[in-house]
Amino acid sequence: MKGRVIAFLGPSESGKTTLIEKILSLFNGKLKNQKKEPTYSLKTYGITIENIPFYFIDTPGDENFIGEILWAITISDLGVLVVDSTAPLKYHIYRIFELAKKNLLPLVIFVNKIEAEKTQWAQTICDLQDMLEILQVPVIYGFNTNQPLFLVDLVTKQAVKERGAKLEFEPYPPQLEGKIQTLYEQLVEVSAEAKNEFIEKYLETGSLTQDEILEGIKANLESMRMCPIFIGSAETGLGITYFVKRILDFYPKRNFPNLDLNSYAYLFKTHYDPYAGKLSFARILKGSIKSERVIRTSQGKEEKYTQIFIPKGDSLEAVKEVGEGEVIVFAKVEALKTGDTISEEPLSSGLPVPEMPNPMYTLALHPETRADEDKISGALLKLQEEDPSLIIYRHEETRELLISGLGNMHIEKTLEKLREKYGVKVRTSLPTVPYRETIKKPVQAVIYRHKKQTGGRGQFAEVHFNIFPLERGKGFEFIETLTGMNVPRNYVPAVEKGVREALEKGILAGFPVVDVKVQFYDGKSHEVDSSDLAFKIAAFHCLKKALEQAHPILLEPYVELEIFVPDESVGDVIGDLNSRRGRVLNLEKEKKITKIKAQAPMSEVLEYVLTLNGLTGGRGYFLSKFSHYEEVPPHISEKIIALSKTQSSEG
Ligand SMILES: Nc1nc2c(ncn2[C@@H]2O[C@H](COP(=O)(O)OP(=O)(O)OP(=O)(O)O)[C@@H](O)[C@H]2O)c(=O)[nH]1
Ligand SMILES: [Mg+2]
Repeated sequence: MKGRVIAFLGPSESGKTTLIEKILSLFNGKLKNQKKEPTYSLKTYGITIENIPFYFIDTPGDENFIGEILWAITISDLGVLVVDSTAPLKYHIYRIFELAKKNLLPLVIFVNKIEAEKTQWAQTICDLQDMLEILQVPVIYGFNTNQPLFLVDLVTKQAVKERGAKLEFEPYPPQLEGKIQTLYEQLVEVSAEAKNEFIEKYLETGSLTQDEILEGIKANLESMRMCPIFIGSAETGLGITYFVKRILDFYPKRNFPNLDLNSYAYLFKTHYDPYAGKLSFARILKGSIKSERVIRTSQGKEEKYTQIFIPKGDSLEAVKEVGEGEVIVFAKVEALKTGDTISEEPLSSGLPVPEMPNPMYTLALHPETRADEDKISGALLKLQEEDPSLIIYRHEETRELLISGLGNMHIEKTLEKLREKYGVKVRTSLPTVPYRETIKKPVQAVIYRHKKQTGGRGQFAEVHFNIFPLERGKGFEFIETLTGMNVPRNYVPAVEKGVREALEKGILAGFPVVDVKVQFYDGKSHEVDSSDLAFKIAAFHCLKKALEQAHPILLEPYVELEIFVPDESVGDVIGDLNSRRGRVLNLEKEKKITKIKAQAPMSEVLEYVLTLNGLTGGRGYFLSKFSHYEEVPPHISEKIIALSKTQSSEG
């Protein structure tokens, strides 16, 4: 493939964006805005180096945006894991490594900030060896013998001199021979193990040529047997030219799934630009794509387009054709969606899409004004297109508009966009818990008479009910067992309607009433004054009266949680669950992670992601789904009822 795509990965503030910008400025890339702020969504930069089109994908470092990272991992040839050498290793590095391993994405490690006063880069390299279960071998090393730090290339065993984008080598001070020889042998040995012919040669002669070492590294990288380690400073540029040069030397080939088409691309990012409108970023995995054609998607859509673009520096450039391996950008092509495989030819299926992480935090959105209300659905739809890890829906029971994401920050940043890009203002709250009401005791012979005499025709109806509690989850049952002619049967549907209406709002706190059976067994009617309406009203009030006598209680939803935590946090997490009325169902251990299966009342875990982050230092995550309803304990029930009373009296 002609075009190459590299994903820059790693924790927040490790220097990913700075590194990309440094490479661009060293190799004459155009940069329009260099802003120092955290990255929250994928951004693609383009630059040509030694006649090869390169695309760098900058990713967010915060765990809240891990959904974005998955798209970058899916379509890149190589990942650069950027690590801050001035701080202890963050768990995120392990997450990235695991994701890369799972997706078979070759990784190199760039240990950054080695010019900083606080750097501990040699220690960082050792710590990485402990954290990641993969062979890691430095290809370059630093020495402090004569200030400032200088770098020695272990492939050629020479000191590195960087002059802008040019790389020169020179001999290193002889007193370093011992240490450098040890590091060199380590690199040669690992490279030799990549290929049988190299092993033989190495065993015979004890050495490999430079080209053989580079080929060995490339083979190791492709098989994910090893991560080469670079060191440098994105800020000052130290080690950056060397880094780029070596990436060119051992650029790995990644295998993507093959489709039986002449040309196709994979759409990995949708972005709504305030000026250019909808932009769709895709990597061409086979063939090339020209301007002014028709594009078809794996979702069965098709659309004409005129212009196409490629990322150039940090902006876009209009072109006539984009080649294999490159990143193509479509503007305002509505049919395109992130995750689509696209082609000029008809296609029946596409490449697999990454599974988005489970949402762990949900808020209810309340548009501030009528105008906000009108704009919100359109805007949210666009935000969700830009970020497929968001889930937006209306709750069936509470009718609230809910937004779910990975954490507080994920939703906060989304709402910031909603406000700034789309001018929609919303208030947020935790979602309303969909409590329900039910009864505990059967009641016999509840009688209600509805009678009204106002001038002309009056109203008359009388109904007799028995009511019974039903098993949890059974809902509602209505039976009619009338005998004799007290109530003409044609009033039965009106009675059932009245009962159903009464069940919509329970008598305790106005929540829907469930799991009751109503038996309509008798009543009275009047030849002239009875009507459907009169019977409906009588049934409505009779049921309310019956509920009062039937020991009404509140029910609350329980969720089932699968919580994944590092072994050392298991005790704390279980202790916390107990304090939230949760119950642990079982524990399963896998490597250093324990899966805790538990149930807890929904009301107690609305902000569980924050708690879990605190308890596990950001390492834990969980899946949750609705489980069942259970009776609310009396002391909590009292509070909910009191709250509903104040709310309804406030209007
Ligand atoms: N001393 C020093 N500081 C650096 C270096 N590289 C980056 N920084 C600083 O580290 C901070 C974070 O840099 P960014 O490039 O924004 O980090 P990032 O990895 O893109 O962070 P996110 O986008 O939040 O994930 C900035 O203040 C940079 O100036 C370096 O080589 N040395
Ligand atoms: Mg960044």
